[in-house]
Amino acid sequence: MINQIYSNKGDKLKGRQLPIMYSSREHSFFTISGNLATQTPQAVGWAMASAIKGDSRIAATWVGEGSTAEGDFHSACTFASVYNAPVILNVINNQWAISSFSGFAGAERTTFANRAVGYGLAGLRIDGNDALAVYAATQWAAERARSNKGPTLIEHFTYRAEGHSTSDDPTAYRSAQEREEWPLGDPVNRLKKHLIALGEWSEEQHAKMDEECAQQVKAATKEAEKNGILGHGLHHPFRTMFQDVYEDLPWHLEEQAKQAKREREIKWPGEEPWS
Ligand SMILES: Cc1ncc(C[n+]2csc(CCOP(=O)(O)OP(=O)(O)O)c2C)c(N)n1
Repeated sequence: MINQIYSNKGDKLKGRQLPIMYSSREHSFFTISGNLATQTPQAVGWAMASAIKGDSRIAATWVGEGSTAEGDFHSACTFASVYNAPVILNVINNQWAISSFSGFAGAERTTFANRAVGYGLAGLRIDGNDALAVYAATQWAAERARSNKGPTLIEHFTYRAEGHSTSDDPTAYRSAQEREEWPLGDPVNRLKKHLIALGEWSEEQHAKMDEECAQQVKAATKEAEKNGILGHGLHHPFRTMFQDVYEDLPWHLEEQAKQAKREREIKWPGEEPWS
């Protein structure tokens, strides 16, 4: 994952994705696309293909509430319903799409779970900050999909405490204390308290786990840095950006590739990046 964040020579996505848009073939985990909501019809199509092939695997996808305003989301719901695709459509309603309140995607008219009804999908609305509720709802939807009872749309009602990204300043569009006033709390703290109350966990175990996780991330970062960090030039060769998208490179991209090569030779003569 950290190689991918650095877009270095260890990045399996060859520097073609934004940081955090991870993908892992071994885990059947397919990245979202920077063009929001494309993953929704892709997941439905993948689920349809799985069913047609007689495969038992199901698809699950996640989209922000703001992105449900994209047409892709609605086509995906229609296809999921018509073809009874074994898919779970998760809508993460964290109430903010960067600076846009969820009302811009229709949240004040109805819930996102309620939209499922119009498409003939099962719709659930859960407290997205309750880990056990998320687990239970997902298990229910997965059982439905696996037993061919149909797709489920789950709205996870939650709150984005931080900014959308490090370049976002939420105080520019909402009150600074809003995050403190959000009543449903931090999901990790809630699960921790619940497990401690059950006698299954303790503050000491939690602190130890935190420390272990931090160490694991640090070690992985150090390891990934050997493959290059931003600005080190240890990225995939320039020419690879023209590969893998089309089976046969269309003529106009062929031309662009040649032009890029010429310009590269002029700007950085004799230099061939890592290959
Ligand atoms: C098609 C498209 N339109 C606009 C953007 C710019 N954009 C990036 S993130 C974002 C907000 C997304 O909000 P939401 O779907 O609620 O997801 P969240 O950020 O809460 O995960 C926007 C508008 C984009 N990446 N793609």
